[in-house]
Amino acid sequence: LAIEKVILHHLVMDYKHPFVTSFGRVEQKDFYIIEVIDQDGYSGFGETEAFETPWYTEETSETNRHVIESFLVPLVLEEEISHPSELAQRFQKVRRNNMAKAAVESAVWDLYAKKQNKPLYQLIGGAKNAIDVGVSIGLQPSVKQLLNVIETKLAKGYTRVKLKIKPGNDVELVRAVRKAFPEIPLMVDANSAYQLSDIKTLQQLDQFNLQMIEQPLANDDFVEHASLQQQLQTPICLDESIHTYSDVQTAIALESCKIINVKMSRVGGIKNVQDIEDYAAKNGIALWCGGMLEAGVGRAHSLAIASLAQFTLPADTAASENYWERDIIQPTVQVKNGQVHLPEKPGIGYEIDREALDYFSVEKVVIEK
Ligand code: OSB
Ligand code: MG
Repeated sequence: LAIEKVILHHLVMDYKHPFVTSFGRVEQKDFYIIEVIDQDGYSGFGETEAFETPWYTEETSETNRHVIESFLVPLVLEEEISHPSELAQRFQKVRRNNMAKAAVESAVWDLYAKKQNKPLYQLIGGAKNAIDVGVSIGLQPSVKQLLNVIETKLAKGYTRVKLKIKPGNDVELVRAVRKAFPEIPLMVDANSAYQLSDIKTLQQLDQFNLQMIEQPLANDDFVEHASLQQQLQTPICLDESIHTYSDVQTAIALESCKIINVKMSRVGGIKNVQDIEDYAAKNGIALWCGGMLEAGVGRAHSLAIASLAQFTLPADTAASENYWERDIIQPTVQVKNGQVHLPEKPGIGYEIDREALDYFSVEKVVIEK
């Protein structure tokens, strides 16, 4: 592959409903669609998944743009690429900045898959073409409203419900949901809102038959998560803690969790996901694909990694209509009977809706060789 041109499509899209976590509200997505174009005129697409503020990881939409424009694009243009799996290593010249790397690397994977005339999920070794999906529900103003939202999501077929929790909105909240829905697969996500000293509260969650508790403690608390896991029946799932293959090794060696939420963007791209999946399979750790409230391009990449064999639990990849009045891909992501069926077209398998791209675009940066 000889990449000749890279376009940064800067977009701003409003969510249908604000998404509220222990850290605050997300109301719009200000981000970049990265389009890589090669000498034969093929295009591949990736999406920056950092938020506008660094609450989830240290990256933001603006740092993504800076790192992509100033450092990653020059590395892509400087030398031909024989396979997209080379880029992870080429990008090691840049420390961290995984979401910036993932946006560019995944765009090259899309382009490569299109040139090979293969769906991306098959190219990366996907083992299934239908993905079980759950839905992640943000904090709501009242328990009554939460129960209503759950009701409407279950009616749409989602196979698992994830609730956001934070101190003061936890045991009684989950108790009310469990009472109303005694049988549904249910889990909670704290986005690092607790400390080990909150163990009494966290242990009370053991009574509700939760699939897992996601990221209860801080993102660098591997030792504390291990201690907590020993004192909990419910499996701990790590999300914010996992940025690298080595983080996965640490988590498994210390027994900090039993499950890992993998996001392609958080671990720096598809090659790193493949390596992590391989290691998790050898060590019997269950994986599932999380979400970043992405638009359609990022979502398509998430769905592709969710097809890998070790991804055995429902993904957080809800339908486009869960987030957007209008998405930037055609067709949009649809959930039927609790599953997304992966498109069999080459690359990410969804077309970019160029009209929608223009509609949401606030700026376009073209970088040529
Ligand atoms: O912690 O998994 C998370 C959304 C934004 C940032 C972090 C998380 C989430 C979600 C929703 O839980 C995932 C989605 O629906 O895309
Ligand atoms: Mg999470």
